[in-house]
Amino acid sequence: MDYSDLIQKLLNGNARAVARLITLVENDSEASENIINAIYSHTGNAYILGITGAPGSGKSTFISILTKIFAEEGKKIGIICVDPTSPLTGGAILGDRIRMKDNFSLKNVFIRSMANRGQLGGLARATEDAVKILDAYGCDIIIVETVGVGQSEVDIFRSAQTVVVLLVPGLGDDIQAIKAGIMEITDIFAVNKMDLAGADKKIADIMQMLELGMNYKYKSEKDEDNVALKSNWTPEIVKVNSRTGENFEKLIELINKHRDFLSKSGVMENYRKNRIKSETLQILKHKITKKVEGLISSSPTIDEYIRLVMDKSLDPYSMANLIIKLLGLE
Ligand SMILES: Nc1nc2c(ncn2[C@@H]2O[C@H](COP(=O)(O)OP(=O)(O)OP(=O)(O)O)[C@@H](O)[C@H]2O)c(=O)[nH]1
Ligand SMILES: [Mg+2]
Repeated sequence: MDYSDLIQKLLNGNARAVARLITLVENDSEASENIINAIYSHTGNAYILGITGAPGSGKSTFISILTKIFAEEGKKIGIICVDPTSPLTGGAILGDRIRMKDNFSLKNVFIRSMANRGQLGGLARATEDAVKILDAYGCDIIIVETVGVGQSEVDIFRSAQTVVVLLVPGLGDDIQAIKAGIMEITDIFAVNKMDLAGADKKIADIMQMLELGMNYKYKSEKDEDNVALKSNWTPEIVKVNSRTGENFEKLIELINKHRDFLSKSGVMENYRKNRIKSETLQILKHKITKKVEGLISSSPTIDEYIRLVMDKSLDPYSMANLIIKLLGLE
């Protein structure tokens, strides 16, 4: 299929083209390849902000305030709400979207929700593509919201320059839920609902967790494949009230501080290099898995190998090595 008409509309700033292209990349990996190939040279201008936190921590309310601030600065904003736990777009996430739309019928705000449709490597991949589409559309800032459920937001935030994790006063559950992987990609901790009791205690808990985590962080910085790669940045902590907007000027200051940090020579380039590396790795994994699956399900040679393994004249490791040879990957 030829997408050039749609892509032209996208580049001309047509919001309906954005929606249609995102649907295409969600549903069809072949379409994604063609679309990304065509728009890639128009990407790289947007600032990408990842926001995560437990259900009900106030992400949507928080993003509404942020969006208002950015919109008042004259920025064009894209918002992607990702829900890895939902099999289909609908329910809560849709309600969210409507609520957020109500908040700003601003013409420079594009909102889209994405949910897991069970496709392989799917949601993170589709989110990255959607970010690129919004980038090519001309968004200055793209906000990616996802609920905190572990590894998935680490994947989903692969393209985010700045990651904000929302915590709330009270029970320590949310801190415990921060797995090492998320802690490493967090640039700013925001204690939301500062109007409730215990906000300062939560800040102290975060500081303690960061101290405990330093040792681990130091070790993993040596790991080349580490997605964080934001060494020398100590996560900042701020408390806010997303209902009133209190302290958001401090939050914006910290976001800008992190942005300045990234723009210092070398840091951003290193970050971009690593991002391309990890993104390509994901694509390769996806493509190779598909190839291998195709081969395994329909090749007489593989059937023969399987027979050999059943007869114990071959073991599964050796069989895997033979398949690597068959694929020409040796
Ligand atoms: N007291 C207080 N309530 C807040 C604050 N921020 C958000 N809330 C309330 O917290 C509830 C949940 O807010 P949402 O923005 O829907 O939270 P969410 O994290 O997007 O929730 P999910 O999308 O369901 O994961 C709402 O009733 C908000 O009004 C705050 O700073 N203080
Ligand atoms: Mg929400």
